[in-house]
Amino acid sequence: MKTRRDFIKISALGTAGAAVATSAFSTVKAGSLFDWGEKTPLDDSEFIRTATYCEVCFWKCAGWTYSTSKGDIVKILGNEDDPHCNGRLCPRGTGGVGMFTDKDRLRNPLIRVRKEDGKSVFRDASWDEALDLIAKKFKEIAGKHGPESIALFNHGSSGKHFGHLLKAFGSSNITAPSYAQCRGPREVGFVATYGAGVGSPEPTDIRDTECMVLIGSHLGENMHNGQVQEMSEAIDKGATIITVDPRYSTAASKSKFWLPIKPSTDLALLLAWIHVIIYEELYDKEYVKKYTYGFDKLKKHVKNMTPEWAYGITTIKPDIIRKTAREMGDASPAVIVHPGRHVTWYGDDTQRSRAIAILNGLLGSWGRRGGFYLKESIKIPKYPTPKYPKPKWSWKDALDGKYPLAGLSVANGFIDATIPSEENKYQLHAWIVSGTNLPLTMPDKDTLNEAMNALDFMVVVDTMPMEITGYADVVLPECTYLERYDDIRSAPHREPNIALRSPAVKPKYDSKPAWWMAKELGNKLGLEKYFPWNDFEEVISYQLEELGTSLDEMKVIGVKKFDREYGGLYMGDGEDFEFNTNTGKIELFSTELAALGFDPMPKYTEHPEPPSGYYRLIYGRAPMHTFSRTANNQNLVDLMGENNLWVNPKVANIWELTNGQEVWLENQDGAVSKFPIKVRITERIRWDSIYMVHGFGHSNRKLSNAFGKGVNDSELITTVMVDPIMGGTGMRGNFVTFLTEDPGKEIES
Ligand SMILES: Nc1nc2c(c(=O)[nH]1)N[C@H]1C(S)=C(S)[C@@H](COP(=O)(O)OP(=O)(O)OC[C@H]3O[C@@H](n4cnc5c(=O)[nH]c(N)nc54)[C@H](O)[C@@H]3O)O[C@H]1N2
Ligand SMILES: Nc1nc2c(c(=O)[nH]1)N[C@H]1C(S)=C(S)[C@@H](COP(=O)(O)OP(=O)(O)OC[C@H]3O[C@@H](n4cnc5c(=O)[nH]c(N)nc54)[C@H](O)[C@@H]3O)O[C@H]1N2
Ligand code: SF4
Ligand SMILES: [Mo]
Repeated sequence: MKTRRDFIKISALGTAGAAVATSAFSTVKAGSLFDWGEKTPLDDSEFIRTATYCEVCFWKCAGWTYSTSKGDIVKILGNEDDPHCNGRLCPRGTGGVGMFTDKDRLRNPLIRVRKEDGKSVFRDASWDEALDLIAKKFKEIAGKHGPESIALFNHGSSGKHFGHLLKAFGSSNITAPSYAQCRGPREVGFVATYGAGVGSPEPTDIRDTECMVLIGSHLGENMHNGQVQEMSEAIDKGATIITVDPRYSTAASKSKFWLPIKPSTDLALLLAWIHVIIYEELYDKEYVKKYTYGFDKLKKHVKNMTPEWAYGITTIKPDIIRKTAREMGDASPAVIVHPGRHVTWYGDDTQRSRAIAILNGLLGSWGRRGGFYLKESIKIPKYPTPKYPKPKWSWKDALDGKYPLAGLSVANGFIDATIPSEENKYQLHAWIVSGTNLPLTMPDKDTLNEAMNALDFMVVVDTMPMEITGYADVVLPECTYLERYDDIRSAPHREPNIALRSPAVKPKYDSKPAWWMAKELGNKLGLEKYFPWNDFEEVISYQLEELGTSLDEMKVIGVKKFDREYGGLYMGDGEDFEFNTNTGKIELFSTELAALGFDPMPKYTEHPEPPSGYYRLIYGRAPMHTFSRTANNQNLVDLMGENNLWVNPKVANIWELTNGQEVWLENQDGAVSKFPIKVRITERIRWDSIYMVHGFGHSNRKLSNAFGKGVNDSELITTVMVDPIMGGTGMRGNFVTFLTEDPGKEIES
């Protein structure tokens, strides 16, 4: 069925400014845990060196952009003083120059126009015209439905600027897929236990750990820089790594124990570990006595959750469960049961995260050396602007009591709130989407399409003609992170620190920074008083002066560290410490979950299994790519151009598949992949699952490197298991089978 918001291929790209591809991207081998970008700085006299922090992923490593006086960017290197990267960028950060040189970049604003035959196309527009149209539409929609009916989907730095604009306009409906599609359940699970979330970067004291347990957390492929560096260091110092993963990941290959668990059964393993640690008295007795609440209840709760019980569920042998529990006990408190990051798997994810938090509590690792350190960050002073108006309603009202512990907004809740219905009293009518490629990011594409079709108006801000741009009414081209200022980075760490992002070169083509777009739109919406500066440089300068430094100093040092203000890196021995929970203790039994009618202690729940002839679809990261955002980056495409399908030899045999053969995939709901994917036969994956790297299978032809390369996992994730506690979208309950003939799917663009 053809719908109003048909996907448009962006065909009207301007021709201004030829792309200059620099060939200075150095050889970065990728794939192993230990490969890094170059550490040696270049000769400063030859190039201009500008401070930045990376936007290729959200670890936000600080670095230096090296450019020429002609406006070419030659190279990006890590900043030696940065605790996020310690002077070394990962292959993606080094390859970030490719985001700047990409010849497919968006070049100028685009406006959707409908032709007589009913089809839509984009035409080039000036900034003034595009922003005028947005302001006019926003005023109209706000007049009819209130400013609250305009929402922002964002991920990354650009979102902050549009968030400020929207709040000034009267809407607090701002969301990001990095919560309910990523780490939300972990935050809720840890808050329920410790009264504090994990946050980013995770305060895991990996460099000093003696034992680290990774539960579907694949550090080394998940290339979050500082963590991976510390993991290498810990391994060199003899730390034990225990990896629980149905796939033999890079981390598994560096581990003393690999537990190839049956997917979706981790909670049983965690409960059995808790059982062994309690009943073999491997826990930190003094710590548990002093700091925890509900130990006796927990002891009773896990009484029958023996390794033998868990074996039947997880396929992990009782002996291995005991041995690994003892490894943790021996290392306690210098042990980390890693909270993971992308944890929206099976809909009971808050409870799985709770089990992880409880295990750490028993082992006494929170606030202890080699466990979790006590992080600190710098509060960035606010540039003085008037108070925001108070919105009449927010996303919380729209949820109407659903997902009571959602600490941040739930992107899937926004999608639901956009679809008109009798029950929907708080409808969203317009979206700004900045820095998130929803068609590849959100599961359940039919619901997403329904919501986008129901919208009155949609603005997309992006650097690239990604799939989401095709659904927009107006597309605004942002310049890349290497060409702009953004907010000062302030992230918690061992030492509080800040980092500067400043432009190395002028924006290419007619692209602009998000701060500029937000300010200009603000002016057109009568919100000038919220943007009382000419240039974002003024905002940063003010904030830096308030912090006792300056823009000039930061341009030279890039990163500044501050002294800790709130005490030591670890809890002192026997020190009184109050946790921000109802009981003031680490809650092994959660009083908050109990009060809301949820299980106060995690229970194992069974999840559906693949029907005969189908295999569970699991996905993850590759070290040289970030989500869907790098699939067109030439530097990274040179390292990995498409994803492939990991298939166990037993399965390949049944289906008579050969290595490199192309197959299409069909899921349990009849969703078929647009493109084929090449089979990789390997013992490294269990026979009940298949695996692919997320972020490929792009369907916009304008992405000349990425179009049609591999399969997009999201289009096969049509069944979603939603976490009732916080709304996270469990995405690993989908099962696929192989189609060996081309199903002849139509590609929209
Ligand atoms: N199937 C499946 N879905 C997933 C995941 C998965 O593994 N599998 N992972 C989940 C997780 S953990 C997360 S955090 C989310 C991430 O989801 P997203 O944040 O949506 O990630 P990307 O797909 O990389 O989309 C980023 C978009 O930002 C654009 N962009 C890049 N740089 C800039 C910039 O400087 N300015 C602007 N305005 N735009 C820019 C890119 O071109 C791209 O369109 O996805 C979640 N969804
Ligand atoms: N290179 C690179 N690094 C990244 C990113 C990126 O895009 N690229 N994105 C960053 C972001 S935002 C996030 S959230 C993190 C995500 O990274 P992580 O939080 O580390 O992990 P996931 O992507 O959830 O996990 C993928 C692993 O889970 C395993 N798995 C699948 N099902 C199960 C199961 O039922 N049980 C168990 N135990 N394991 C299972 C898969 O085999 C795979 O190895 O990565 C971050 N780092
Ligand atoms: S981990 Fe890599 S991609 Fe992520 S911010 Fe650091 S250098 Fe950039
Ligand atoms: Mo994420």
